[in-house]
Amino acid sequence: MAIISPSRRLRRTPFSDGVEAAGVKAYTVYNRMLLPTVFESVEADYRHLKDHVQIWDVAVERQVELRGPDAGRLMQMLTPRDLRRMLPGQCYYVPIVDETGGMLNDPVAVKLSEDRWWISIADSDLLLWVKGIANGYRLDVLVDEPDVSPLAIQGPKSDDLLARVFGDRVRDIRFFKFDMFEFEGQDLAIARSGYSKQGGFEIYVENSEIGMPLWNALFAAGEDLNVRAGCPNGIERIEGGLLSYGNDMTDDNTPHECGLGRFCDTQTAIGCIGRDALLRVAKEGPVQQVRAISIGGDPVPGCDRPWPLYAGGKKRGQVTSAAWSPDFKTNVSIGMVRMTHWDEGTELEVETPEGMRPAVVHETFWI
Ligand code: THG
Repeated sequence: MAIISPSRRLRRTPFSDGVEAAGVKAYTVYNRMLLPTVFESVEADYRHLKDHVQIWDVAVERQVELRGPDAGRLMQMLTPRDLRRMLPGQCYYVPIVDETGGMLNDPVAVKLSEDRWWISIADSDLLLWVKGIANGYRLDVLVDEPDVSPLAIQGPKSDDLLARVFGDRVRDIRFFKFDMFEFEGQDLAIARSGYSKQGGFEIYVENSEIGMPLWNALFAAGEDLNVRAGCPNGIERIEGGLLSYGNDMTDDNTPHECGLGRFCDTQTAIGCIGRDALLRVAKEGPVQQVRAISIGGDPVPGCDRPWPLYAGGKKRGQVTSAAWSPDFKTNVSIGMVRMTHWDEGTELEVETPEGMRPAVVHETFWI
């Protein structure tokens, strides 16, 4: 593929100078912003992520900020997850659905206070939907995209690295909770979260000006920990079953089809715009669902369009993300499979760009 032309529409991030200096080899576009995908190689980055610690420019996880007396009410209108017990200092992974129950996004909701929330979005224009709802219902809430850019620290040495810069108090942050820490006079929320299963944190960097100073401080502190620039890893996230909005699911899918039923409390999520639609579809149950699928043979190429899954010559689903796993020594993938073929061990065939391959359905992911 050719090279992307830089322009104002394709936003840089507060960390782009650091990412370039670290030798980024490939980018994707996410929320109209640059997201690194490769530094050394996807396989080398994978090994390093699992063994050491990486700094990820995930500024593409843009924040939709809700501020005002109706912020909590608006947040509940967006999701079938019951938010009544959520406290300031907590993060929730929340499906966002439209009036048909279709997935619009799968962000992390961050509750800063009763009347101030961030929605840390995946790749879709959620700001427009949220502004439309806020104005259409005449809610007393301000909705905008603040100058906040997440920087993730991921990998087994994340605690040690972050403790050196912010103190041992970071070790006490529990999974999907955040606390406030100071850097160069700026208060920053740091959560134990991130788009890998290797452990780590996300720093919500408020104020672009401190982006590069923070990036540099983390690299200086972690030299002997073998800290490197990294990015969400295509192999590791498939092994861990972390879904990618726009790839593994779209607005044609319900949260239940995506395996996100555990994040839905549709009965009690009063006010959720998709509630009636979801109550209807939940009664029947989904007829297709996301599954882990192993694919036989040599390493497969990247999956840039759905690969059909067949059994007995009939289409039974599709693979939407795939990669060779060095640790599991098989191709790992994520797909959507029809109910009749979604049980553990079901044997299928997948049509890859390099021909038909045997595939096996799994009911759990690799890690
Ligand atoms: N962190 C933040 N914002 C994000 C992402 C993130 N925005 C974009 C994208 N990632 C949103 N999608 C996801 C997908 C999975 C998870 C988080 C965001 C995730 N899932 C865990 C899991 O499935 O094991 C934990 C879910 C839970 O138990 O609550 O972390 O990564 N800020």
